[in-house]
Amino acid sequence: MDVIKSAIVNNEFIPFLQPLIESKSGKLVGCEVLLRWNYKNSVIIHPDEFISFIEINAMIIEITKGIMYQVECAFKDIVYKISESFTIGFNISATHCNDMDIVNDCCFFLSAIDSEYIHLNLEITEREYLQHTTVSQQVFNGLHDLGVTLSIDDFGTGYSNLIYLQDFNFDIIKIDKKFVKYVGINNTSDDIISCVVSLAEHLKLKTVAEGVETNIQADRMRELNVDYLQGYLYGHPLPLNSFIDTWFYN
Ligand code: G
Ligand code: G
Ligand code: MN
Repeated sequence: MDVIKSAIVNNEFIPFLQPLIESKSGKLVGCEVLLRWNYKNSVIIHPDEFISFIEINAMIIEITKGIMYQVECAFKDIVYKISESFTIGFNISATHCNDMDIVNDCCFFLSAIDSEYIHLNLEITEREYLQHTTVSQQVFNGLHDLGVTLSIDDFGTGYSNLIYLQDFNFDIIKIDKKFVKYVGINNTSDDIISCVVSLAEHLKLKTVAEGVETNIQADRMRELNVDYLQGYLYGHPLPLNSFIDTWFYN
């Protein structure tokens, strides 16, 4: 615990950003913010190694606030370069959705950046079960009132399941990379993705395919009418400033 606390104090938790691409046009339309631990400013540690531990200890809320602040500061500086809709997506743990504070955090974030083009999206990850409570419903309503959209992350794995669609008002389904990996190789993946897209269309939700690594996968996602694409084909997650240099100064 102490090591995490000192990492927070030393600003060792940092955001990496990965591009989000509109599938039909191939244009950059946003990014996903991915947490990294820059341990003692010398080794980059992936969240898989520590996230469950900080979620159990509820420190994820403080860490997420810190990440949002770093992204806010960087985008405030380049807001003059953004003249088309750009969505910034943060991953939010289920515990965080039972705390009205997240609505205030989003409100501050949007007011600080103050651009009609910047949209905020929150991805609800599947590791902990998101209970449908009065508070979580108020959080969702409060976020929607601010114009913040909500995605179900890693759809079809873990807790990210149909009951979430029944209980909550989501806007976007993120199709897990485990399904994308086998398109064109295994018909089952094509069938699953096709069914998820059809479900999303019925519910008027958008879809994102994660883990797109090849042009074959991207083409198939377009054929299946997936709205947005994300993956190494378009870009690996990059440190905040490198992402901005790559996508806004070239
Ligand atoms: O690149 P990748 O190893 O970043 O991310 C692994 C997993 O960690 C992702 O599936 C995502 O669910 C989770 N994750 C990444 N960043 C964050 C974050 O800022 N907050 C939370 N709660 N989870 C995150
Ligand atoms: O939040 P989420 O579960 O979606 O996290 C995305 C994870 O997937 C991150 O760990 C990110 O680094 C990773 N990732 C992003 N693009 C690709 C890709 O094209 N292939 C693979 N294998 N992983 C990816
Ligand atoms: Mn995610």
